[in-house]
Amino acid sequence: MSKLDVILIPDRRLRQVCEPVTKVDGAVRRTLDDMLETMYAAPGIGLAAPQVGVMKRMLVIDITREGEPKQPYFFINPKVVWASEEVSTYQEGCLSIPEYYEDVERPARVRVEYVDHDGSEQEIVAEGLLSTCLQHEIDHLNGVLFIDYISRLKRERVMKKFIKRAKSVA
Ligand code: GNR
Ligand code: NI
Repeated sequence: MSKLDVILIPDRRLRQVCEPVTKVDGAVRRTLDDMLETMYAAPGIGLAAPQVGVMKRMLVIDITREGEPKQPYFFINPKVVWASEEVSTYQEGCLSIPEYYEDVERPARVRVEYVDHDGSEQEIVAEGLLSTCLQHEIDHLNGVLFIDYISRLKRERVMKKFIKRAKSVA
């Protein structure tokens, strides 16, 4: 396994719509394993392929805490087929927008169809942090970031800061 570089805003790849995975082969599984290692090292509770520059519809999640047994989830071509009317609010962060956190309201529960690490069709009803994280990651596959749900003033402020930072690094 190898650790990958996580790309940050304003990288345009974070705004693109990813392509479906057509075949769960060794290359796909290797990328998912590398993404998992990258996520654990960050550390983060989720990571979507475009965050490591892979423009494919796949993501990894592990919401267990440090010290607990690891419980990784792999989602390939995930699709939200139902969302609850009820909403819940979490303070979200994103590895592509480091050290920035804001409350985001999303459906409390979602039903998601997806393909697993071994190529089998799966379905999950997620709630709580798993639901929030899954929705955050699926948004990444569609070029959507959590800052799209906050006020325009706050979003423009954080974008400006990262544009400035990117210029000073380049
Ligand atoms: O590590 C992460 N934590 C987090 C906290 C609240 C809601 C969503 C997340 S996902 C984030 C990692 C990340 O950027 N995934 O795309
Ligand atoms: Ni993110």
